Amino acid sequence: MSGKITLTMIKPDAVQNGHIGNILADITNAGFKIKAMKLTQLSRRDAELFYAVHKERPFFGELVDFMISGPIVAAVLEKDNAIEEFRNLIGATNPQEAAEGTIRQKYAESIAANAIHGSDSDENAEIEAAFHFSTREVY
Ligand code: DGI
Repeated sequence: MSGKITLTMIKPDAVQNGHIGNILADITNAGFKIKAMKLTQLSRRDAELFYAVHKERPFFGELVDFMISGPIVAAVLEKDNAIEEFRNLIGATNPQEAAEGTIRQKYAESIAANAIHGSDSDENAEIEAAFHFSTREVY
């Protein structure tokens, strides 16, 4: 069994479209515990740092512009095997390929505005949690 935490962001499209409540309900109904959470807005520098791994990809500028376009909800979530379980819950990156009932299938607009982020490894979950929260903010 791998690690117990993941970092999520409910992205600007889903916040703007009024989906915070429904997405949090899907997350908690799937057995995740919320260990930290905040409504916040990324600066350009924040978004460039958070997505630095994608900086050579052709969509990097579009991704940064989108992620700073409005408020997001950042949260640290806990469940056994959190990374895999959460990525199963959110579905494929492209909502047109996301399985029925997944958060992206239900709430995402497009591959760019895809409603929600989930960490892709235990190591990145720790880095991303520390990016958004101090240790005092994680319960
Ligand atoms: O781990 P994921 O979020 O599922 O996907 P990823 O790590 O491959 O890409 C990170 C984010 O970058 C993704 O959630 C949305 C955005 N993205 C990925 N592919 C494209 C994209 N944005 C645009 N505009 N075009 C893409 O092809």
